Amino acid sequence: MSWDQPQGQARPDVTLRSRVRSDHDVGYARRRVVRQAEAFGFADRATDLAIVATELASNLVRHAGGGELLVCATPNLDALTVLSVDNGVGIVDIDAAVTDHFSTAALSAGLGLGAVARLSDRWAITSTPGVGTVVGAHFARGQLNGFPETFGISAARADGPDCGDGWLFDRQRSALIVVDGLGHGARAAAATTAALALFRRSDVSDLEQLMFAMHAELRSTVGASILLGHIRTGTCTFVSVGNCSARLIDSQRSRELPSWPGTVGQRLSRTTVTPVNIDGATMLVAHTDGISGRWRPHDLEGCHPFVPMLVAATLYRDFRRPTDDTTVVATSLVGVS
Ligand SMILES: [Mn+2]
Repeated sequence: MSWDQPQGQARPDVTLRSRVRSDHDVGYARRRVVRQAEAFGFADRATDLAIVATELASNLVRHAGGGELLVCATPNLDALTVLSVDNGVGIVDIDAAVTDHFSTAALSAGLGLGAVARLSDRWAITSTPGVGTVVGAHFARGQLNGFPETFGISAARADGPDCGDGWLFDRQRSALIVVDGLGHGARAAAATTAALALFRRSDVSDLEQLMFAMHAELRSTVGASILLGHIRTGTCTFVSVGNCSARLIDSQRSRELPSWPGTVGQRLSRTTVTPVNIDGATMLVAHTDGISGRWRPHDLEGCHPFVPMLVAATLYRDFRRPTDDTTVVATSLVGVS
């Protein structure tokens, strides 16, 4: 059993998901990964991606009792990531492997991850006995220096053809947008794509002004909940309208950033941009209400040191609400805090 994503996959922010339960699903998931690689201009890595997808999917069937295989792209399509997430028994003896997330040779072939290490540019794993495992492998178009500093997962609710959520992180400008189009389906997706397009072509130095520009732009749509963030050295500025939430976290603490009531494009009264001192926080995590707000830094224990991919995948796996579209974005603040 697998489910499908929007035809054509025109939006790089939307995650391709395949449910993997049996050997039959492994081949199907592999073919979809290859199609996605070709659609996004990674045809030269398609063979590597196919082998890694097969290995990860086979592990889901063999060791985890099933799970999901995800394909995520960076917003400017310079890297593709294949992720497996499961709620299986977990890998008990993983200490040697997780002491260095950046290692490419730490895992023995016994875990069946040899090809993942060999063929990908970077990879990472976290596994908690009794909770499950996340394995992710990045494939870069050019040189990949470390893990992508920002990683997002965005998926339509089960079986939905359109994703009404969306996100974008502009690395040049260090600016983030997370959008939750009102409701679900095509109309929500239209509001979200309009917001993302405006963000791409707008100045981000005045987020309050940008939010009001979003309001004008989305007037002919169903409207959306929107979070805008701008990261600078030592400081983030934020403005959020509706149910998108953002937090600054470190291994122990979590600071929720304020949000204003309303629906951008429909009802927007006042919004004030909040400057927040990063103050030692190591990661910014933003998500729509498709992720429950009940998580704590403690729930991300297995992701230390915080790797954005592992944090986003763990929150997606353990806190998503299956009745809603889901978006979660994690950005490392190491180097700017
Ligand atoms: Mn929602």
